[in-house]
Amino acid sequence: MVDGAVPSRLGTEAPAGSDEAWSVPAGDRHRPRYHFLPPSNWMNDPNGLVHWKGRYHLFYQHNPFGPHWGNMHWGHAVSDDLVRWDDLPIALAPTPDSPDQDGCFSGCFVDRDGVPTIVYTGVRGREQRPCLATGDDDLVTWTKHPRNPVIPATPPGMALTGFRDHAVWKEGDTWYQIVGAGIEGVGGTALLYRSPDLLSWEYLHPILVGDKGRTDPFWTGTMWECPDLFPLGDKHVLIVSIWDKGGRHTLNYATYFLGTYRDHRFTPEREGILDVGGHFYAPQTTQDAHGRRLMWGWLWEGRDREAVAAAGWAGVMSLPRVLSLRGDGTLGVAPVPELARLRGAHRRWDNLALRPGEMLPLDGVAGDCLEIRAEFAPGEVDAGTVGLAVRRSPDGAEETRVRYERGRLVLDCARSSLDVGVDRDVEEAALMLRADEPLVLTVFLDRSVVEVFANGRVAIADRVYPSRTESLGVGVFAAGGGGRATALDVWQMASIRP
Ligand code: DQQ
Repeated sequence: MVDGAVPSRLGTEAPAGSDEAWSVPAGDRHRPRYHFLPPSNWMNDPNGLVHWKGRYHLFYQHNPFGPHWGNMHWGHAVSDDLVRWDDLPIALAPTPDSPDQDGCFSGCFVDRDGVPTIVYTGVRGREQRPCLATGDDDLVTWTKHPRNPVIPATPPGMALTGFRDHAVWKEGDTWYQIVGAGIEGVGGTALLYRSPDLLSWEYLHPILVGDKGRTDPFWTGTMWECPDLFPLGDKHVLIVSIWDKGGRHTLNYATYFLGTYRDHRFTPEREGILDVGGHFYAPQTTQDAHGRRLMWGWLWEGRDREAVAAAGWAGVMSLPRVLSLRGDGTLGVAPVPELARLRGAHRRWDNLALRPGEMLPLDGVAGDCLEIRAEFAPGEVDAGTVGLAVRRSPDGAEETRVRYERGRLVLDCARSSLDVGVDRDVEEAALMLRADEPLVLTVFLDRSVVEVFANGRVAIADRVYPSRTESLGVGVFAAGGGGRATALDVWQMASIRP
């Protein structure tokens, strides 16, 4: 146990924790070890998420032929505990001369009265149409429906910029579906349909319509991809991923609208970005047997095509996150507690007083696969800036900082790498703390992935590619008014692969 305020104490006294060895394994330095990704090649959106017969199934957009987007198949993995995943055979592949000959795009799982069913987007040339496949009980073998596409044309009289990705649910005896779309000249939308049997669909109306001219990040985009609509507490949440052809980025953020769904109309009451990190996209959710609303998102790469081609893989799934409706009516987000099973060697410090301008390196702790949990005293954090430095080189030339300053949580990757060819974003989210509320940060480092969670209500994920092998240090710091880390835990995280 460590106490006091002198930086050198961290190097001279053994911190509490297990005696397990701390080690940094060799191999591809940027390939994550405990986040899910396929054995090789390209991955993007999570698809068809379901907790089926006690096992979690994760399907995903996958190009089995290279580490670049294209040839979209549905990859498949299964887990008993949300932590360790087994790869299963590809679930869906394009069928030549069929409605999905050019790709099996994103979609969802539907329990069709006991029959496992997938609703996905079949792509043929410029046409994107909803298709169906039914599975065996293990969800391994899938048969495409002879009536595909089950919606053969877009609604008459509507000029659409896109028509793909699906969320399906049942009300009474009737199935409902929203399809991601965009209205030419207007903005993104999700179109609501209903069906008695998942095969014949009647178009109703847009569930919500955006405005591509808006400058705020929530409503914009020429199209909304990957819509999801689900109940949360006594509210509903609509999630869309903002696609903007002609914008600064084609893919923007995943937005959520929290509101009321009644009489097949959705009225938003609050809105926000699910993850401001700028690399989190196309999230999808499912409710598990424990009643939790789980969400995964695709974390895309932050390095150029040449580096990706050399690595042979691209795309990582975020850690599974639990969404909740908080007492104050806002959206809560937290990593699933099951991740604690990956914790290994552990160090703890209590009550570290931080002087303004001070950076305390955590001696004896180093790594690129860590969980760090830091709690800072209430009130004091508002006086200045406190935070953590991770992936820090001994000379401090490379480091990634997580800091809290006056109502803002910042993930600062500006100096995450000396390689100027990789993304080095600085992203921030509003985080207003009550006067008596400590700042509680949880940081998951997994090689090129950093995921930060704060106080059960903010999540920021980003990608980092430090150029130096020795950029493994962890430090805690304060600026401005100083601060106090009341508790600081660091665990080495195990790999989920051999
Ligand atoms: N990715 C899929 C589409 C979806 C987009 C294709 C979002 O279905 O609209 O890979 O990343």
